Amino acid sequence: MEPTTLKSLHDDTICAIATPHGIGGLATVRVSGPDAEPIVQRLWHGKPIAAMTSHSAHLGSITDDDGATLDEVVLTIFRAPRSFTGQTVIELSCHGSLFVQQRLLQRLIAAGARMAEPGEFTRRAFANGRLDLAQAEAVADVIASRTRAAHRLAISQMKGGISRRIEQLREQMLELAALLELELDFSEEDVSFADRSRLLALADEIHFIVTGLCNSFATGDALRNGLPVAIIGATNVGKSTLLNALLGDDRALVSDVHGTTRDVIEDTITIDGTLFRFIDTAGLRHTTDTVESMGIDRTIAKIEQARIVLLITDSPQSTATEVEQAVNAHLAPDAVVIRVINKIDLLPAAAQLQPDVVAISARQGTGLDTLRRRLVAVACDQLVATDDTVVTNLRHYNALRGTDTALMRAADALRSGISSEFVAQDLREAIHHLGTITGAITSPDILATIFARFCIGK
Ligand SMILES: Nc1nc2c(ncn2[C@@H]2O[C@H](COP(=O)(O)OP(=O)(O)OP(=O)(O)O)[C@@H](O)[C@H]2O)c(=O)[nH]1
Ligand SMILES: [Mg+2]
Repeated sequence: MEPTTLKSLHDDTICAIATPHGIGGLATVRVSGPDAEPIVQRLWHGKPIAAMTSHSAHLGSITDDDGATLDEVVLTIFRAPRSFTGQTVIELSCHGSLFVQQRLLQRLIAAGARMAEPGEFTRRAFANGRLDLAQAEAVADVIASRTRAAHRLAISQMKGGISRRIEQLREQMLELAALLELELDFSEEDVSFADRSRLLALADEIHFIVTGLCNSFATGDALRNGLPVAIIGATNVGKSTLLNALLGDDRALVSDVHGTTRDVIEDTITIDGTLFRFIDTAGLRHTTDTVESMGIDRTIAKIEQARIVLLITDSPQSTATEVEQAVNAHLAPDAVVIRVINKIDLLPAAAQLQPDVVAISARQGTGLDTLRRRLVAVACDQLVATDDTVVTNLRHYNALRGTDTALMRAADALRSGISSEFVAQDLREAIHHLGTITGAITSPDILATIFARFCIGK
C-alpha cells in the first residue's frame, strides 16, 4: 500500500552533503528528484547528462557562477526508479574542501534544488516502496551502530529480516480475519466457515512467535544500548571508584562518607567489541534519610533491569547477607551475579578468598583485567548469536505487545464462544498493530518521529 499523504512532498528536487561534515579527501553531494538531471546539467561541464546511461560514472567539472571551474568532480547517475530513493539520484564526488562542498550546494540551490531535511532521502525511499519502515529505521541503526553485534543486527534488519517475519504473521492473521468476516456476511444463514479449533491453534501459534519476538527485545536493547551491568553493594565498598576505573573517567563522586552516591549514575563503554552499560547505585543500608532511601529504591529498580550484577564487598569477612538477599529478591530470571571483593590492597597477602570471587583494588587498578574478561565471557553467553530475528527497536516492541494483547483477547473470545463480530474486531486491531511495524499502516506522526532521527544527507 502506498502512503499517499506523502506524495506532494516529493515533487521537489533535494540536495545535501552525504559525507560527514568536515574536511576530507573527497565529499559526496547527493541530488534526488524529478529535476535532478536538468538542475545538475546547469553547472556540469562534461558529457551531457541526458546522454549518460543509468548507473554510470563520469569525470567532468562544475562551474562557478562566473564560469570558472569550481572543482573537478565525478558524477554518478542512478535513474528512476532504480535508485536509493526511487527517484533519479545524481551523486557528485568533489574534493573535500569545506569551501567546495558549500559552494556546490549553493550552486545546486541556485539552479533549482532545495536543501534536504534530515532523513528526507530515506523518507523518499520509503514513500516509493524501495524500503519498508523497519528497513528505513535500520538505515539509521547502521549509521549509529557502535559495536560489531549492533551493526550485524542493523544490517540484517536493513535487508528485511524482521519485515519478512512480520509480513508472514500478518498474512496468517489476515487469513484468520477473512474467514471470520465471511461468517459475519452470512450470519443470518447460521453457517460457520471458520473452524474454531483451527482458528485457536493459529492464534496460539502466532502468540508463541510474537512472545518470542518480544522476549528478544531485551537482547536487542542490550546490543544497541549496552548490556546493563548494575554495581551493587553496601555503602562505602568502592562502587563508585569501580565505575570510574571501568570507564576510565571520574564520572561519579567518591568519598569515605557512607552514602555518597544517592542517584543512579550510568555510562557505556565497549570492552572487546561488546557494549556495556555500567550502572553505579546508592549503597544499600538501612536509612531514615528520605533522599537516600529514594536512591535505594532506584538501586532496587536497577537490580531488576540488570543482565549482570556486580555484587561488591570490601572484606572477606563481610558476607553482606542483607545486600545479597536484596539482590536475590529482585534479580531478573536470566541475569548473572558476579561476586567481587574490592580493596584487596588493604588485605594481608595471606588472606583466603573464595575461588569464584573476583579480587580487585578499584583504587589501584589491580584485578580489573580479570573482571573485564569475566564480564565479556558472561556477556557472550547472554547475547548468544542466534540467527533468530531480534527486535531492537522500542517502537516495534510496543507494536508487538499491542498485537499480542489484541490477539489474546481474540483467542479468549473464541474460546468462550463470543460472537464472531467481537473476535473479528480484536483481530483487526492486532493486524493494525503489526502493520505499523513495516509501514503497511502509517501515520504522519510516526513518520515524522522516525525520520527526525536521521542526519541531513541520509
Ligand atoms: N584502599 C582502598 N580504598 C578504596 C578502594 N576503592 C575505593 N576505596 C575508597 O573507599 C571509599 C569509598 O569509595 P566509594 O567509591 O565512594 O564507595 P561507594 O561504594 O560508591 O560508596 P557509596 O556511594 O557511599 O555507597 C573511598 O574513600 C575510596 O577512596 C580500593 O580498592 N582500595
Ligand atoms: Mg558511590
